[in-house]
Amino acid sequence: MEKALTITEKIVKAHLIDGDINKKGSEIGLKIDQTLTQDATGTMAYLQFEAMGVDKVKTERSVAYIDHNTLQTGFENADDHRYIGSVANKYGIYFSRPGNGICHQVHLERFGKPGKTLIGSDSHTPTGGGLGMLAIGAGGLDVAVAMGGGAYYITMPEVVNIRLSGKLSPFVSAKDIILEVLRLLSVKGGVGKVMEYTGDGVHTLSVPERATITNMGAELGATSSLFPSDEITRLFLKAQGREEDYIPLEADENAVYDDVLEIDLSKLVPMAACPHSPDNVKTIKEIGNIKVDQVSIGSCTNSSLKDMLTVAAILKGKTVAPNVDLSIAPGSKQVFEMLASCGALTDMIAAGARILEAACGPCIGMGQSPNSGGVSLRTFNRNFEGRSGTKDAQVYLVSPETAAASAIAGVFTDPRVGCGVPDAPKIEQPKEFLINDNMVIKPSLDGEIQRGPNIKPFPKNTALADSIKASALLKVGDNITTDHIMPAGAKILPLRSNIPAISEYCFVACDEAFPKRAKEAGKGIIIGGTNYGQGSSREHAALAPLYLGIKAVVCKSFARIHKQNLINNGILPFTFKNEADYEKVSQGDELEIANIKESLDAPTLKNLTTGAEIALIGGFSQREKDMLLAGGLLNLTKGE
Ligand code: MIC
Ligand code: SF4
Repeated sequence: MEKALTITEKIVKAHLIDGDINKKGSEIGLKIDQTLTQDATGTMAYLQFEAMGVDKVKTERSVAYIDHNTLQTGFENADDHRYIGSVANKYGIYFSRPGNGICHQVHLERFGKPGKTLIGSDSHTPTGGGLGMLAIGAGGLDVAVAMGGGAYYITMPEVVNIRLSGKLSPFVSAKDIILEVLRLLSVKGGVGKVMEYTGDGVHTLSVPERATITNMGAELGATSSLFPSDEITRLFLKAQGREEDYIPLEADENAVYDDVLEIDLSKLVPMAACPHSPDNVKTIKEIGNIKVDQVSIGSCTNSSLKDMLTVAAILKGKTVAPNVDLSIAPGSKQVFEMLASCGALTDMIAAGARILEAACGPCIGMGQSPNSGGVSLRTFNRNFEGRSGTKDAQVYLVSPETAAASAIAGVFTDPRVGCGVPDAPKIEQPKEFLINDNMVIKPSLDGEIQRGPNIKPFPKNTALADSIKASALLKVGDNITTDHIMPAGAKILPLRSNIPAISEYCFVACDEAFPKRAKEAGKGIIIGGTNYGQGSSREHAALAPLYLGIKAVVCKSFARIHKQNLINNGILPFTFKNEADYEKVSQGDELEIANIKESLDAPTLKNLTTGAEIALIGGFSQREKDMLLAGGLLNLTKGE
């Protein structure tokens, strides 16, 4: 009898190029059907793709989106948009123009397909799991390799079954489901795992609701999150005019999971992730009636038509509280057009909402930074300290229902009791979405590449030296995010194509003097705690340290995408064999790792200042060792 399989195993099996599906934790190589990039990571990804010398993408569908760097306060972002558009045209990549929407929302609507693999140079690529596709966030270089037809490597994940039963109560939202999962499992609870949703409760959730949940699976550190592809998926695809993309997909009845979590949807209540971590979850009741300064609705987590219509229904006929600044960014041009044509946009405008373009906007600090110390309620997925652009802002992550109710009331409000609408808005999925792909350019495989002056070559590493002698240039604590390592925001994001310039901001969130110190030292090692590098997929969190001479990062544990980005760029990521040894290194200590090439699996870190000898773990696959020895993936592929 054939082994019963989970959905994850089915998709992996159908795409396996390398490795053994039965060896959890071992490296596997997957064939990638689709890729996506966005503009903040896209320039680097396409520079790397160009360096690979491939003449045309080899995937079934690759899409380049412009959605992050849309505030054009200088020539930089506009130049990058043109560069990406010209590369897309030349190499066979569909180009989603600025204004067409946030990559994950648009991809769900127009391109995602059940049963397929997708990697994207953005950590929220697993949004596609809402459609039953194995969608994974990756560094730009990995996406470039996949566009060139190469395999994408991950460790064969454990599969966790999240069994949903019952039905959500009125005014309780899909966002509250994923907040509950985050409360239970924490921001590192998903590392090395795929979260697979099953149970009767699944069939009460629409595709965009499922996508809210898979989107924020990124905050668990999960490799991906997946829903089955069922009748609801078929109706969504049909309403998007692409029923032919539907295939049914579910786990076999006796599929074996590594862990099971049960959630009764009917027991959930409105919740919020409190400052400054997505897993710091409390109920709205526990938080109390705190005064609110700002409400921001949108982002790839909560900007679907259903979310927006729900918000419009709550705002209708009311006025935003005098102390609240409300902004709304629909997730896509499709959502925007439909809101306009049904009059819901008028209800939002009439209530006093500031309508933003269909883009990431405030979520990545591209405008709408809160006031000093301001309490900001956002329907987004990340509330890391300072990410909003205001260091001391208090950002809470909430559902669209809670956001809209609180915008009207002016204080934190449970939408079940305080939104002034007696019954929860019943928003049905339309039979047909409005389909107008006029902002997606099909590639014509010709034209010149347009390169603006802000686009500088990316830094290249050299083959690994046999010994590293350098100081502990920086010591940081647990859960350091890539927003700490390489902050974003309206001021810094335009430098994403210019590593020398962006490096001036590396780690400034932790230590303003770091870039100067690193440049003076010329080389260094970073010491970190658990879950180092959580959050985004931005390669810049490896490229800027590389440029500043960082040779190794030694910490208690790593987040998946960041660790891969370090390896891809030839920076050594080691973990302490005994976590307590973290205490044996202080910032400024002189360190040495000798004989590295021979001992990549288990090197010794010598603290030359104190004399301590500390055992480290590499735990690399042979492929990763080859990359590290060569000084990164590009050197390895070019045989340098
Ligand atoms: C984010 O949400 O942090 C981003 C901005 O979308 C990043 C990508 C980037 O830094 O460009 C992500 O999630 O990967
Ligand atoms: Fe954009 Fe925010 Fe989504 Fe990142 S999390 S893709 S910045 S909307």
